[in-house]
Amino acid sequence: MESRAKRVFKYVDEEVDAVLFMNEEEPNLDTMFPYVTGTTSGLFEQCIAAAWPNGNVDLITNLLEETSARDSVANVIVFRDKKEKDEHVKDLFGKAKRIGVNAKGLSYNHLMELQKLLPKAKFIDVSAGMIRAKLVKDSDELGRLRRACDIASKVGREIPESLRPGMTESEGAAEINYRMQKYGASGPSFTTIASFGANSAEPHHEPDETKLRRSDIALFDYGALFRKYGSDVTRTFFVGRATAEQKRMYNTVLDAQLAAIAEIRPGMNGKDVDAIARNIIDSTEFKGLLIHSLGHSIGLSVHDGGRMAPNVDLVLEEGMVLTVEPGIYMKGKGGVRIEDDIVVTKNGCEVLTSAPKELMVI
Ligand SMILES: [Mn+2]
Repeated sequence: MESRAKRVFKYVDEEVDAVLFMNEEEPNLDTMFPYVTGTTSGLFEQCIAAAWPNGNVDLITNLLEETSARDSVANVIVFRDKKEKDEHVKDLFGKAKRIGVNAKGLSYNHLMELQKLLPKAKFIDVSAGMIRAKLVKDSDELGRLRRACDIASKVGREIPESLRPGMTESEGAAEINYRMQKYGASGPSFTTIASFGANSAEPHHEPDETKLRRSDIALFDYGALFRKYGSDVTRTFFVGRATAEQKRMYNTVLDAQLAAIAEIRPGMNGKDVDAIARNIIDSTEFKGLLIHSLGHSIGLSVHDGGRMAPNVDLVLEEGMVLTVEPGIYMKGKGGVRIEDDIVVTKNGCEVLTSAPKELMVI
């Protein structure tokens, strides 16, 4: 595995002696923390990681997660209490004059604490480079993402058999979460979305007590977390019947998604991929009803920094992993979204999620 610390420094434009990462409490954990240390388990709340230009990584950890820390690539430093932790921080960073921090993952509270501990150091935000460092996945990351995608695909194939008229959205979401974990996920990669009927017109609807009825649209957006890496899949089904308009909606979204996937390759700009899908939707009666970006990068978080969206420059590179998720949303009626995860390859892309996506009436 390429040293993640070296990779971090490749993308840091600012002049710094070290980059420091510090977690708050869950859920405010910096995804750069497992990235740079290579830990596959453990929260490391209030703990500190350091990346050095020579490729070394230090991990200042409490006793709680020492075992997971020792499984990582980092040099492990254990503290028993706050006083010991502070001493380790002063020892480790004492000579660093310019310390890079990931402002997107560091709390203001912790920054003030660090400034007190290291009064001579200057803290410099290097978060822009951190986003770029994480975009291209190495083979270890790809392996974990593949498993996360496989688990979500297996569950996707089982959704139709798990649906029953009268079940609530939260029951639908629970079925998905249960199956993902049963098949090896550590949990869902974000709060599972199950939306029935008109609720499906809101892309980020949270599951509630709405019951599944005949002639409903049933939309599920979910992902599996596997050793900290998450997939992100959406499938939309029709219950009992699909109207002519719903069929046109579905097939337009599918056409848009397939056309975008067919054009993805290194060197292409994400905003141009977005335009391919958006133009197909906008050339139909559903013009203007794709109300979000076409896709986003995934990894240690479900939105990990890159986007394929209008007016966003993202030149695709081999090894980037992104969602492709066009949708059409009709307020009061319902929505259709189809989402798969892809990895950019040398000459195109490979679709990592494989649940069927032809129009299905169940
Ligand atoms: Mn998504």
